[in-house]
Amino acid sequence: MKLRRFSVSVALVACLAGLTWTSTGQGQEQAPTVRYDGDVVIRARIDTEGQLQTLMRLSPDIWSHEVGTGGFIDARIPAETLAALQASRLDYEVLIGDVQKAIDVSMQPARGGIAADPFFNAYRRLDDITAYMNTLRALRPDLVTIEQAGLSLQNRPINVMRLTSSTGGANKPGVFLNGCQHAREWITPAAVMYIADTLVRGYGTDARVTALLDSRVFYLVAVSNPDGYNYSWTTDRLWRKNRRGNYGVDLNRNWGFGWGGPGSSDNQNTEIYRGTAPFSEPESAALAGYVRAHLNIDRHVDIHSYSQLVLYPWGWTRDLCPDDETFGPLGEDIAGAMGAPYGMFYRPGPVFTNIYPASGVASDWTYGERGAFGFGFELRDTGQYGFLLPADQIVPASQEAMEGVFALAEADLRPALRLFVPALTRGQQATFSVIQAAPSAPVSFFYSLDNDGGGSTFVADLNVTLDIRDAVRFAVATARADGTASVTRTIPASAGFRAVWFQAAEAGRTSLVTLTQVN
Ligand code: 0X9
Ligand code: ZN
Repeated sequence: MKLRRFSVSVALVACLAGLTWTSTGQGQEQAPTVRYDGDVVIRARIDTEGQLQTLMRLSPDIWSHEVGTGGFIDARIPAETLAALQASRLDYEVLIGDVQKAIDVSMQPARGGIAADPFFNAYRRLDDITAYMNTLRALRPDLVTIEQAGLSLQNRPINVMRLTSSTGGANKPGVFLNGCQHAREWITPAAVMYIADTLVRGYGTDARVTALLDSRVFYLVAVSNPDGYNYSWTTDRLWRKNRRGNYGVDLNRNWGFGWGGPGSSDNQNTEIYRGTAPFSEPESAALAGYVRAHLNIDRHVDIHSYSQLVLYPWGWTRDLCPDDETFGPLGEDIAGAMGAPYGMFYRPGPVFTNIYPASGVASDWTYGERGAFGFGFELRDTGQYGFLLPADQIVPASQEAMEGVFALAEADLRPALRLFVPALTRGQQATFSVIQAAPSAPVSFFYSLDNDGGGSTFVADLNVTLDIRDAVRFAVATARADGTASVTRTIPASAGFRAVWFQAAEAGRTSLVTLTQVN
């Protein structure tokens, strides 16, 4: 993005004056250098392909990426394009009359100090967020550890706050929460920090918080995209992606499940650029690596803004996910919990239909690859301020997010047994494994050669119905303490089969069916 008028002189004056800007409890923050004077954000009614093309021509920056026809699209229109907008025959309303003014207002601390800690009365820079993590750790070193999932492109740490009590044993279910994959969604790191703050300060006094930390492990990432977040403070408040090149990759299109599908782009200049390969970006790769290494993680919320939505798989396809019957009611519960404190409305539904198609998103990966209950929250608001939510809404929006996270954390969930089948080569060994099994219980592995997955076989000793017909049990393994179980077998060298169905089961529970080609 080019620097706009005034930006150079503002930066220069700040340098010459040698100004340093402290944040905590102070008044005015230094605005990022790219300016948006006179830009507006509109909500346009789009019914035809022609109208869509007109809007795409007028706007370099779609705020709600519902790029299609038959609905409303929020888009930023640069000041110099306003005349063309008025001349167009688009049907629209103005949501934000001056984007720069809205940026300036959102950088003012909340008046009246509604937060228990002044940290939550204003948006905070990356360094201040990191410092506050250390404050929380110093407060309760028995509850808080800070780990690094990895480093960003520009070598900033991606910090994970691990919160749990020493009560409740080693195998507590893990709740993974990550904010700020998208740099401009400033409410999201604030909300994650607010949740951390509430958990740390409430342990031992608040019964609900105490029960949560005694029965769950929370892994909280306030800033998944530290380079982008920093850049949104120093340079461009509306930056979304990471800082790859001068274009950036959308980290929430870079995850390795369904990567490259609808709602992502191979064009570097779009806001939904997916990168060159799944996990090409160190930030998404680091987070996935962290989740992979923590097998107890069985639920996840990827926090975004705005639109007030509770999203669950899939994003990459219109098809309902295999656990839709769990996600549906659970999503309703979560949305209800989020709406309760302030009477706001949060709408639950699958990503693909409840917001728009989006491939390579974090929650499709945590669910599809790991079998975790993966959600995406879109926090406040519904468009009045969009990404530029005023600071006096930090606390209420964070409370709503927290109610949703707590509802998910408290839910009595048993994720599906997850089966991993490697690439199969004739005559060679292959290791089959499951996660999320009951520790020390037997796990059976089945295959079927000639089935389309639509049949069923009842296995009396396990009291389960398999989804594959004519199932052959080829191995039984005992699950380890961490819920993993695996078997290694040699694939017959001469057999004439090309593809094999696999499924695993333990008493009362099966995995999904996996179809694998044999090379
Ligand atoms: O486009 C996105 O990545 C998300 N919307 S946003 O306006 N925050 O950019 C929605 C995608 C679904 N997100 C998750 N399920 N995490
Ligand atoms: Zn987002």
